[in-house]
Amino acid sequence: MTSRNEELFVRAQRTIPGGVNSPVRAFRSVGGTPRFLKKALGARVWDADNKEYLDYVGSWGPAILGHADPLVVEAVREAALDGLSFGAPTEREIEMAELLCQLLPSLEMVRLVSSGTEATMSAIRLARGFTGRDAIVKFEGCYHGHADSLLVKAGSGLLTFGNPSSGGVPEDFAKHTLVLDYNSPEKLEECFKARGHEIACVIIEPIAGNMNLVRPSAEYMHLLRRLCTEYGTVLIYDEVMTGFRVGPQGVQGLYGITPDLTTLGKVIGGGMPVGAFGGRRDIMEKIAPLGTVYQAGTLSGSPVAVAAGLVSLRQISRPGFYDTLAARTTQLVDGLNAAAQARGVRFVADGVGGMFGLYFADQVPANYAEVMASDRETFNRFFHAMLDAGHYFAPSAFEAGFVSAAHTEADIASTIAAADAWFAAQA
Ligand code: HOZ
Repeated sequence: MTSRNEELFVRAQRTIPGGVNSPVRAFRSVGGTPRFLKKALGARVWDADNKEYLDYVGSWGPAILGHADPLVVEAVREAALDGLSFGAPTEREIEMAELLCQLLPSLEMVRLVSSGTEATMSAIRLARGFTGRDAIVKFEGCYHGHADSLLVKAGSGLLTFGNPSSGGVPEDFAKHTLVLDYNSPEKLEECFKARGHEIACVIIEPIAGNMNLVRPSAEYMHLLRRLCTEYGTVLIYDEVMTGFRVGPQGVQGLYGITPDLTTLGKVIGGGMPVGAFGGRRDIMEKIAPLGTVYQAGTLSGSPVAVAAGLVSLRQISRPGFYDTLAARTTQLVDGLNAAAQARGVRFVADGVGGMFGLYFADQVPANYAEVMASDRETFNRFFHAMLDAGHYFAPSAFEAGFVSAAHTEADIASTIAAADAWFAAQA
């Protein structure tokens, strides 16, 4: 019998390329039919066949409080009653900017946009305008949204489909993007020695979440900070995924490093479309209308989206929030590692704050090449077994997973038990 998900997928493909509005959702790398979701509440989502899943995608990061958090929903409802969009400044935007600058000390000024892609694209233009240089550095396997110059050896959907650079990006644009190995101090030093004075900015996912989860060493991150300062290069931390996710001050708080610019998204919108970029005042003052670097958006600072973001940020700022979140992630990671080890399965998990990675590999990878060496075919089988058992992980071996404040100890225990059953069947 054809399921409702299958029917919808067939129908979607007639009018939407691949049946989806963002490629990883199509399940192409894991195979099978994407689940068309119709409802999400707390740690759970329901598909078109009314099947319930414990959700570890969390809308790819934003749902840190769990889905449809009552206070966020109420804030959205109230804001909507006053109008959906004005295209004019509002007091709420100031509150949001003030709160972001207060929570993230590296932000002296911040501008709100509508997505992470817009944030990174604008931050790069700003870094180029500020320095008067063209070249930018990114790292293999890092994904910074889908602006042209950033779709070179990128992660996320591009990695998932084995095509890390996009069609439609002129060679003339891509030639300004220098791509380095993630976590390799030698390559970084070499690059700066050769071209440091031409580099406008280095953009990095300070913990990568778009080639699965990969952490750089602290020494590497300090070296990067030192080199950028030495060569007058703008250091951009792309914390769209990690911001307010791995801890209250993102990765910059964990490593104790101050980037020049930070890009944000996901969590700061509480499930509504909000992105932001901010940092050093002298750089941010180069943006129009103060400076010559142009950036704009009809829906930037949307009153409804900002209302959702504000309420979310206030909730995650409560004492103890990140301790509980990290405890749940640790429970999941430790439980999965123990089960795999006991069953003799080549698998390892890692986690930080409310974010985790699952790898069918001997050890946690430290760069793109190590991620690529993991066993994708086994991941795909694991993914489908867990999905059938009602546990919804990202449909790609190259995406990080997310735990929310709504996941209970019992929820996590049930996921570990399902994984253990699958590991046992592999032995
Ligand atoms: N690029 C996003 C994950 N890293 C996927 C977004 C989506 O499909 O919703």
